[in-house]
Amino acid sequence: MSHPLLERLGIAEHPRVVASATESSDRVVVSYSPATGQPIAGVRLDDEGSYEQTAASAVEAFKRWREVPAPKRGQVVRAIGDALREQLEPLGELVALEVGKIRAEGIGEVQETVDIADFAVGLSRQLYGLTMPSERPEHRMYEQWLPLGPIGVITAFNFPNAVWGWNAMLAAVCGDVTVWKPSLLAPLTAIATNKIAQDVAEAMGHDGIFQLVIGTDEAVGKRLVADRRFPLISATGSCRMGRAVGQVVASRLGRCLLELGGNNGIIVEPDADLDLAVKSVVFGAVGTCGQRCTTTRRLIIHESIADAFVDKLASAYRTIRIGDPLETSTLVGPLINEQAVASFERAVSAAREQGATLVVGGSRVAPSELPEHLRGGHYVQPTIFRAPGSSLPIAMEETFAPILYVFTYSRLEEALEMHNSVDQGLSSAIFTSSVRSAERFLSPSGSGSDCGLAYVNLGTSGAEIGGAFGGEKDTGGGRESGSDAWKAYMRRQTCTINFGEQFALAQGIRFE
Ligand code: UN1
Repeated sequence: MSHPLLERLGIAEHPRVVASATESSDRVVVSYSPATGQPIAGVRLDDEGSYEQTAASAVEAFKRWREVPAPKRGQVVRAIGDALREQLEPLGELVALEVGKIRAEGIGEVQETVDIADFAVGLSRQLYGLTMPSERPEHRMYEQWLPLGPIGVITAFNFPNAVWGWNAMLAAVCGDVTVWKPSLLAPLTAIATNKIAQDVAEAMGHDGIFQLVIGTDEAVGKRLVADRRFPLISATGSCRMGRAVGQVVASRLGRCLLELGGNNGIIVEPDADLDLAVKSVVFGAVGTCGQRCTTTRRLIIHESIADAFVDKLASAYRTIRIGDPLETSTLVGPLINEQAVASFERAVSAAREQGATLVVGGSRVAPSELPEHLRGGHYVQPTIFRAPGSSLPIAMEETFAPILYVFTYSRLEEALEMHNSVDQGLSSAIFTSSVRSAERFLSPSGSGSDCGLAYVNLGTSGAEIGGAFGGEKDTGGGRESGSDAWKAYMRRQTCTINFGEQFALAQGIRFE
């Protein structure tokens, strides 16, 4: 018997889904619920041969799709957005079931894909190029943006729907075809998501725009990354993965869009609205069980308010309901798997050894504290440590778990230095009611936050789709989602037309 959500989403009988599988093999990967440890279903894996078929058919589909005028492509994306709206609940619940984020966040994630679809529809009429005056008489010069090609999209487990959406919805209006390699920890969400888009596109006469390859890095990932037929590889995941992908793509002179790790900090100034700051730090640090690339991992707080603030945080942490992500009262679900629990435990031991003081949390949730059906799940306690001084080596690493390290400072300059001292540069925030401190953080000289996302009086996670999303330094430099991120999915052509009869050279060169 397959899971009711698979039935509702129409993928129980999907050729890739093996409802009865309970153990992974070379050919099938089993997707487990992190909440219970129980298998949900198996998924057939691609091999070299089926990868090749998919890549070749993506190239053919691209040749057809690029001929469709962009606003018409937008109509297909509009219909996909509508279909996703209809499936918002079951798809959001499947996200929650498969990766363990709470139901509200699962549905919020699908909403993010609906939002980017809406954005892409508008964009389909706004793929503007500039016109520039030519220095030569009777010449016209302008640039146009052209479809780029089939795009390889590699996604992580933690946003198994929306990160595809950011890429695929923009790519589609830009005239590109997406070949999606999802995380092997969330293949069912990928099948359900891709099916919605593919079914809509096919019904409108456009087959093959949204394709899926599911497989190991060895069989599929490495092939996709090295494949010259994909001029752009957009990859989300760890810095280690990004470095490997970046090197291979660079060696074939392809383009990469990397959205890698974060080690996001919040600075709290003494003049901040502390209630607002507490709520934002809690959501940022424990939301999605600390498994967002935008999760708040470091709190950098003015020494004069640190003790009282940490007390408030700890009290809030003690009230957090940990449990079944599909129950509406739950605020924090499980980590994705046992490896994630092990890295949580390693970070906790390292913090202790490095002299940090445990404020709250610090262990996995004992099975005896859980209802019987959750005892196979991967639950940990949201954890706060106070750093012994300005240095705590473990806090320089991104541990994908709900651990918050607290540092104190006396001057804002010192806080900024601490803030920018990590390798990653994704998201950042300051809480203050002073225009001076806020603007110092956002200084136009670039000497404030060194991150791609900077917030004032908001936490580090929960970006809207309208802005460009991504970060600097080891975060990889890519930008996805809103603003002009679409340009990554197109190629720019500078066009110059001589409509006169003169042989005129630029730079005034005479060649008679
Ligand atoms: C991620 O964790 O990879 O800003 C993406 C946020 C979400 C996206 C997170 N909108 O937290």
